[in-house]
Amino acid sequence: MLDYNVRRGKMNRGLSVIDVFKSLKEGNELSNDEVFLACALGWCIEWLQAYFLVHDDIMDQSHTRRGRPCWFRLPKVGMIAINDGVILRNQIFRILKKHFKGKPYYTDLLDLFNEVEFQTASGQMIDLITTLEGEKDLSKYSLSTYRRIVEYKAAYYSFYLPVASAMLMAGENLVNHTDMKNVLVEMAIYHQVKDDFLDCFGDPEVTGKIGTDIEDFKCSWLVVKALERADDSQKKLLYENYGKADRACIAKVKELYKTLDIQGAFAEFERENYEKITKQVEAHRCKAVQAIWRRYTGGSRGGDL
Ligand code: DMA
Ligand code: MG
Ligand code: MG
Ligand code: MG
Repeated sequence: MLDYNVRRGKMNRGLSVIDVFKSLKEGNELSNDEVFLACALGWCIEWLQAYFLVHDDIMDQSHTRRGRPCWFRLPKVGMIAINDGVILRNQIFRILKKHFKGKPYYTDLLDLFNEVEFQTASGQMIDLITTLEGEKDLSKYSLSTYRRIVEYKAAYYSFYLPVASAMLMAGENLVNHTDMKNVLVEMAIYHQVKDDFLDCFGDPEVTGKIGTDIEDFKCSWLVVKALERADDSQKKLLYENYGKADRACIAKVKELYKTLDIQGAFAEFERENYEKITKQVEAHRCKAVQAIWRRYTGGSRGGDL
């Protein structure tokens, strides 16, 4: 279960901890002990991610993940995957206890992981309740709703947690870094817009997952953009076909995205935001912010997610 769900990801989150920790040490060689501990923290985030994904795939009724069937889709697993998710989550605190108990920042780490898990679960909640049968209402989908969902479901665990945990390890205080949050949220939105784009237009052979956002009635960046660009008859088409698990309905939505040149809108969004965030990052006094942006972009716009 651990091999199936924790491994084979891109490990951006875990590796970010090491990048950020190195950047905070400003060129000083890390000791073996420091490398080990930074890796342990990185793995804690990968375990957290595995737990979120096992549950997310059940809730989103997804089919594949990392190029294989979602864990709950395996005949021998099914809803046992719920408990497996809980077990994955429990390992985080067992790893932390084993390697960090006694460190001056131990309780801060526990608080951090707990708080970030709460924020993420809250994001998942708002992501999910907007898709409830009987509550489906496209008129509620706006850029501000979108940004709120992404801030909570993705920004804290993917961007803030790697930075904050490495900072604690480096002996820094998190209260003095509240301004960092804004730029990390922008990074998360940039990243999630790409995830949403690939959900619809990506090649499952490359992304490792088959998209489900249209049939799941997700508040995806694509539908928000489409609503912005659509005239009344196109809006009607969206209202009638979005959120239905029917091939013909999904095809109509994708066709409308093409008519509205949502691909073009995405390319424009990517270009503008890559430049905007890069500028913000360069202006930032904290090296940690630069380190995580480099990890996620590979220093270029074409970087893997
Ligand atoms: C996933 O958002 C969020 C968490 C907290 C795992 P998503 O459902 O868009 O992700 P994916 O496209 O990978 O299923
Ligand atoms: Mg999902
Ligand atoms: Mg989801
Ligand atoms: Mg997605």
